[in-house]
Formats: sequence, structure tokens, C-alpha cells
Amino acid sequence: MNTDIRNEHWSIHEWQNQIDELLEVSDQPHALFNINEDDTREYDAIFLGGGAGGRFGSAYLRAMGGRQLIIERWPFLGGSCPHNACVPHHLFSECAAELMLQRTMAGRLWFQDLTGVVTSIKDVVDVFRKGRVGPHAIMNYQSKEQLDLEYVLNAEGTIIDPHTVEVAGRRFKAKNLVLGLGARAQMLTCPGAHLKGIFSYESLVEDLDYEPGNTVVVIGGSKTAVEYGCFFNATGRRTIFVVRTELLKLIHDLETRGFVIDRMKEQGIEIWEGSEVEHFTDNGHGHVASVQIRTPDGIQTVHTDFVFAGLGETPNSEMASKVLGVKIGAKNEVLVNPQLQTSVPHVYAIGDLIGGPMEMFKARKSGTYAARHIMGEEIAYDPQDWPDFMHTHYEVSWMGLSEEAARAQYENIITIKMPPDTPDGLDVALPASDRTMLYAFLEPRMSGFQKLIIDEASRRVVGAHHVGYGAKDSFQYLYQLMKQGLTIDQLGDMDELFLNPTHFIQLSRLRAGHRKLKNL
Ligand code: NAP
Ligand code: KPC
Repeated sequence: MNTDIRNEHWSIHEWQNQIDELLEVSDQPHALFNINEDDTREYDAIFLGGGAGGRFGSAYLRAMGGRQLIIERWPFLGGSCPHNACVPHHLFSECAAELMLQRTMAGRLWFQDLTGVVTSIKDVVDVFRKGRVGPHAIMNYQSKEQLDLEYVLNAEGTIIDPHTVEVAGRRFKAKNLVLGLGARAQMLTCPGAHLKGIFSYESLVEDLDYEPGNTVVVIGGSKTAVEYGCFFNATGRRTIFVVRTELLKLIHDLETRGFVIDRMKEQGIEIWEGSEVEHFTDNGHGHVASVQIRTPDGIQTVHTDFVFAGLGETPNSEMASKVLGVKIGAKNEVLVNPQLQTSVPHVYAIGDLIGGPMEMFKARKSGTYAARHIMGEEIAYDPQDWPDFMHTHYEVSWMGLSEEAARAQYENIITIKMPPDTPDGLDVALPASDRTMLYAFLEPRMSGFQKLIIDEASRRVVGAHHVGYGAKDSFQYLYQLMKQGLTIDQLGDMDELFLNPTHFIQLSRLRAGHRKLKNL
């Protein structure tokens, strides 16, 4: 069944109900067509996939006077971010931070004593499931009523050729095709990997229908594994990370990485590096009962009914490769040039489909850059350079060079650190700022860590690292300034909204007067 919704003007709440119903009966095809039949222009682009890349690319193309069409298999726009990726991850990470605070402050002030209390994972997953169509509805409403985008929802599009896509029995033609087909969780292949109770970020929010027991095995050592694993740990469960090489290799600054890992260990997380799962055993009812793990010290068996695998993502490039013959890289990513063009003329690719970093900024920005190129602008997109972040129980943000890389590249490196290097170690009451005040006063060693790295000769900031709360947003702007050559003097001349979460402005101001820079 297809429904023409062009003349429906559903409110956000009405959209919520529609999406809920469509998600419930996903086995019956029911496409929603929002096509402007009065517009006789040829489409400038069909965006196959209505995630962040397709939606932002469409909005930009439309804003530039072009005509676009999004085709999306889910009954909503916005893609995996609000459905099973960044939004639930942020919810879980917020819970991890709240629970760590609660457990750390137990018995003090108004904090309950949670000693020995294991909180529900399923309840938080249920909170997410119950609320997730809220953002979905906003995306559909905004795209139709405010951005004037054309779209077909809840129907899988099939690529026919570089100018044609078929969806729900109709064929649409466009001058260009923009592929934004996303990526999917990579799964284990060892014996028993099919058992119930072994989750990815995707299946966790779809399938969790029981309360996990008190031991969790997390496989993987990068962002997804760590973010979810820290949440499971914060609920009070024994949490074991099984990492085949090393944990958090992506945080290059060794001191920052060390601080992050030490705080994870302090929370009781067990980290088994150089270890791999050999197989899972069945409890007799198709559910995981134990995990056999090959560690440097021999085989270990962990009894658990709950395993989480954060093994990275595989781009959904199969259809484009098979039908169009677009060139694919070693990790299944669609290869593109800086104009986001694939190897096939008139076919662009954006977002997670073109490989890492699979970050929201890249999805949205690559979509808009493809749109701009289609509309005749000269653009060159370079996603290799970006400020980065992830969550443990904290927010961890970094930009530019690690101290080690900076020392290798420049003759003299100055660092500004909080807490400073003194015999007192971490047990001092700084850094303190929003969301770390209670730690600063009651458990100083947990209030965070920050480091600014400066090339002495040019006085330029070449790297910054932060573990705490609140720095993520400022790093996005500081990074742009840093790329333009931000000096300690300019940083020290900015106005900080006190208490400033990075402290870098105030600390730079203290040092900026020095002709000969010194560590702080
Ligand atoms: P990732 O960064 O690609 O890392 C994959 C992890 O899984 C690595 O630790 C890897 O181990 C391990 N691994 C892969 N295959 C394995 C196997 N067969 N057996 C055991 N371990 C295996 O993956 P991710 O953390 O899932 O992130 C995926 C993408 O999403 C990235 O582009 C990331 O930027 C993005 N993301 C971002 C955030 C954020 O907060 N900014 C959050 C989640 C995801 P080795 O390294 O030891 O080989
Ligand atoms: C709630 C939220 O902003 C996350 S969902 C964003 C999807 S999109 O606007 O299409 O990038």
C-alpha cells in the first residue's frame, strides 16, 4: 500500500503516531510519498538514504534552488543516529556519568548509597525505545513543512542505473544519484556468535527483552565498545573488556589515554588486552551461557548471559557495487574523490558509506558538499582532519597533535596542564567547572584532566586534550582557530564564561605575557 502524504500536514505528534504504527507493522509494505507533482523539473539529485547525509544534502540542494528526492527505507528521516546509534549512545553515556556521580558520592549530601545495587539496563533501553520516535517525527515534520523536501519513506529503493531508482512500484529519474546508504554493525563469526544475548549497538535497542545478569563481556576496544561498556559497568555489573590488541589506541596522547584508562579501572572495569573470543556456549535454549576467551595467560571462561560487541561498522556498499560497479575500498567503503564523486559518473557517495570517521559532522557535511558540487560550486572535502571525542563515564575530547607527536615535530614544546605536574598528583581540587564541582570538592582525583600543547617557537597551539565534561563544543571552534594558527596569546585574549570547562583561556592568559614560554 502506498499513501500520498503531500497534502497531509501532520503535526510532530501526529507524525509520532504514524511512525510508531509503521514501525510496528514493518512486514507490510506501506510507502509514504511526499512528491511535489506540480513541479515538472527533472530532479537534480536523488538521495538514496535519508540519514544525516541525505537530509542535510537535500536541504542544501533545495536551498540552492535545486530539486531533490530522498528515498528512505525507514519510515523516518535522520537515519541510524536517532534510531540506534548516537542518540541512544548519548543516553547511555549520560546514565553512566550520572551513576558514577551517584556511586562516588554515596551516603554524602543527598546521594543514595548504591553500594551493591545493580541498576536496570533494560529500563534505560526501554526509555530510549519509548522516546525514540520523538526525534524521528521532528525530522519528518521539519523536512516536509519547513525545508520543503520531497521524499519517499518506508520503502527500499532499488538502483536501476546512475540516473534511476525504483521504489514501491515507481521509477524516479535524476541528473545525479547520491548514495547515503550508511553502514551496519560488524558481527563476530566465531562458533556460537549467533546465540541470543550477544548484542551490537543495533540489536541492543531492538531486541533486549530481559534483564542482563551481573556479568557483562564487551568485545572491542574502540569508541562503541567503550561507550556501551562504561554504561554497563556504571549499572553495577562486572564488566570485562576483551580487546584483541590494545584499548583506546585512537587516543594518541599517552598521558590522556592513561588518565582515561586509569579512571575506567578505578570504576572496576577489567581490561583483557591481547585477547580474543574463541567461542560462546549455549545454555540449552539458544541463549549465550559462557564465553571462552584466549588471553595471554591461557584460556579463560566467563559465565554470562549478556555480551556486547563493538567491532566497527561495514558500509552498505553491496548494491552500488553490484549494480553500478562503483569502486570499493578494503573495508567495503565506496571510494570517492574530494568532490564526493564515485568512480561512476553522476554518482556521489556520502556519510558512513564512504568509510571512517563515521561521525555525524562528516555525514552532514559530505551531504552538503555533494549537493554544492551538483549545483555547480567548486568544493573539496577533506574528512581526515577533525576534532574528536568519545565517552567513557566522562566526555573525552581531543584535537590536533598528541604530546609525543608534537615533540617529534617541533623543537620545543610547552604544555599547560590541569592538574599541574606536582608531587600532589591528581589529588588537587582542579580542574573544576560545570558538572565537576562535586568531584573537585569531594573526590578531586576524579575531576578530570586537561592538557594544551604549544609550539614554543611560533607560540601556536598544536594540540589539546580534555577528560571531563563540557569541552566538546568549544573544541569544535578552537580546532578551526587552531588550524588557522591560533597562538597562546590569542587564546589568552579570548573571553571565558567562567568556570570555563577547558580552563585553557585563563591558563593561557597567565602565561601569554611570557616572552619565553614555560610549562604550567
Ligand atoms: P572501530 O573504531 O572501527 O574499532 C573497532 C574495534 O573492534 C577495535 O577495537 C578492533 O580491534 C575491534 N575489532 C574489530 N573486529 C574484531 C574482531 N573480529 N574481533 C575482536 N575485535 C575486533 O569501531 P567503533 O568503535 O564501533 O566505531 C565505528 C565508527 O563509528 C567509527 O568511525 C567511529 O568514529 C564512529 N563512532 C563514533 C562515536 C563517538 O562517540 N564519536 C561512537 C561510536 C562510533 P583492534 O583495533 O584491536 O583490531
Ligand atoms: C536529536 C538529533 O538531533 C539527532 S537526529 C539527527 C538526524 S539529522 O538531523 O538528519 O542529522
